Amino acid sequence: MYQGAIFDLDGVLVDTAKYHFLAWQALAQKLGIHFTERDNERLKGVSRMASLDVLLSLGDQQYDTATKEKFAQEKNDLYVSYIEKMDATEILPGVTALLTHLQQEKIKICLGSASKNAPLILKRTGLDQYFDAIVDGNDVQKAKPDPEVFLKGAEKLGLAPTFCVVFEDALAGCEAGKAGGMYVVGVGTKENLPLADEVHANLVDFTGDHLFQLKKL
Ligand code: B16
Ligand code: MG
Repeated sequence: MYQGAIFDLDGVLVDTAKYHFLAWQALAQKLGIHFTERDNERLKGVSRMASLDVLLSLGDQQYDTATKEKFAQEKNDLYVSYIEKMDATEILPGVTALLTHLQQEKIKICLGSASKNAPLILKRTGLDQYFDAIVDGNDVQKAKPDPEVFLKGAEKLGLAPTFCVVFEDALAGCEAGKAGGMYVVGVGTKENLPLADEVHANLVDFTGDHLFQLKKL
């Protein structure tokens, strides 16, 4: 029986990708780089500095480390100004019902996100009340698909990885969950998340009977 649930943040609990896009786009415009929503797809689940490298490569531009850190800070300042305004209305469909159900079933809940801004987002949306542990971009050295973020999550919950279910919307995140020995629920499409053990369009159908069946696996 599963005893822990580890959730990715962006794309699973809330849609912060739209704010990342606006903030990266502002930086791209300043640097004269053409940056589209399609390009933004490549940044989902990717760390801040690795995202900046992708953006700069689109414009075939190179900078020293200090300049890159300045750009990343600029982007983050704008991004934070957006997420400061988030509230509970931005929680994705099915999430609150699922977290409530898990809590009632005494299943421990952890966050496993690449974002260094995760605690602020959880606070602004009120989701922080559900979490027993948080592992975010401040805690990990190796980005997904490395399993570090989820292994640390299981450790914080005091559980063996095989007792944990990971909820992920990114291919690299599903890969990380499987590499960590966890059961992976993909949020999205089977086509985009072939490594997930099962895939759902959103978390609306992941309550009640289905959750009960999963617990019996
Ligand atoms: P930050 P996740 C990821 O969140 C985002 O998907 C990704 O686009 C972002 O670059 C990364 O967090 C780092 O975010 O700049 O706030 O530290 O999907 O792992 O929850
Ligand atoms: Mg994600």
